[in-house]
Formats: sequence, structure tokens, C-alpha cells
Amino acid sequence: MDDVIISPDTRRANRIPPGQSQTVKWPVLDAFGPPDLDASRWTLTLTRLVNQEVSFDWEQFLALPRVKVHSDFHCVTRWSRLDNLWEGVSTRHLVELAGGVKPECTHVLAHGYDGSWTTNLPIGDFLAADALVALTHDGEPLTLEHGAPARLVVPLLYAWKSAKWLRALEFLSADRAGFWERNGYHMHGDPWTEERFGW
Ligand SMILES: Nc1nc2c(c(=O)[nH]1)N[C@H]1C(S)=C(S)[C@@H](COP(=O)(O)O)O[C@H]1N2
Ligand SMILES: [Mo]
Repeated sequence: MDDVIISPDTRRANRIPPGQSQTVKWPVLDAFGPPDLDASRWTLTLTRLVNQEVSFDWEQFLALPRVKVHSDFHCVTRWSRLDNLWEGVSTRHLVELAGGVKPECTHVLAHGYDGSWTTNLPIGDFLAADALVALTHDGEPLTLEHGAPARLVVPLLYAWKSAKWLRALEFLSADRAGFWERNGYHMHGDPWTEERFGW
């Protein structure tokens, strides 16, 4: 766990994607504000097209092996925060604990505790080597406003795919639009090709 996984995009000569500006502070952005949630009432479930559905409560989640990831974070509202250090459980390990995904699985829908907020992503991006369910950021436990107790982090996509207050990961055999995607955001969300809106 001492080795830090370095997101490939942090090695680019120009780390700021087109149309973005660097921010040093870390803005808070979400649709509905934080849910009424704390670790004692948090669980994470992996469901549908996995070989074994699995759920973790906070204590079980804390016992899992962790990774650290150094990555940049690009919000579609045009700010980019460089050099974030995340620590948590890799998405690959979580899927292993669920016995792997079924062969027909192509996409994941991530569900937040904030009402019915969801976001969709391809299984390949979800299982990138630098994707994780994070508990800490820059060495501190996540604050509620940034997604505590645990949030998804997928550095290679715009930040709206990094679901805060993560409740469930639903593995699907077809793409299904999440909350912002139904409201016009891109189904994929690659910051380098500005997949912001429309699909
Ligand atoms: N559950 C949930 N996760 C969410 C959101 C949300 O509304 N609900 N907003 C997304 C958006 S639009 C962005 S830009 C990032 C912002 O993360 P931050 O508030 O930690 O900067 O969270 C994403 N994750
Ligand atoms: Mo966003």
C-alpha cells in the first residue's frame, strides 16, 4: 500500500485539458447537497451483473486492503484541481470480492445516497488501474461535503462521474443514463476530447 498509483494523465506535458482552468482550492459541487449520512449507517453494495452480490458496512470496508492514487480532478464546470492524493479500495479489488463481473457486463451505474442521484460509466473506465472508492483525500478523511464516508474516484473522466456518498454499484449489460446524463451531460465524459454535453 506504500506504492502510489500515478494516474497516466498526470504525466502529460500539459495537464490542463482544453477549456479548463487550474484551481488551487477544492470547490464543492453537487446537485442536491449532502445527504444525512454517517459511517455507522453507510453500506456499499455491488449488485446485478457480478458473480456474487456483495455488501460492506463501514467496519468491513475499513478492513479491506487500500491503494493510494495521485491524480488530477477535472470538473465539467471548467475547474481542474491537480495533484490530489486519494486513498481507498481499488475498484478492481472490489469487483474481485464480488467474484468478477459477468461476461455481458458493459457498464456500471454508481448510486449516491443523495436521493436517486446516479452516474453511468463504461466498465473499462470503472476498472482503470487508478480508479478507487476513496476514504481520504490529501491525507485527511473525506469531509461530508466531498462525499464521506466514501466516494468513487475515476480520474480519467470528468469529476461528475466520481460519485460522492457512494451507496451502490450496479453492473449492467447496456449503458443507462444517470442523473446529469439524463439532463444533457455526456454519456462518457472524457475531459481531453471535451465530452461535456450531448450524446
Ligand atoms: N452523489 C453525488 N456525487 C456527485 C455529485 C452529486 O451531485 N451527487 N456531483 C458530481 C459533480 S458534478 C462533481 S464536479 C463532483 C464534485 O466533487 P467535489 O464536490 O468533491 O469537488 O462530484 C460529483 N459526484
Ligand atoms: Mo461537476
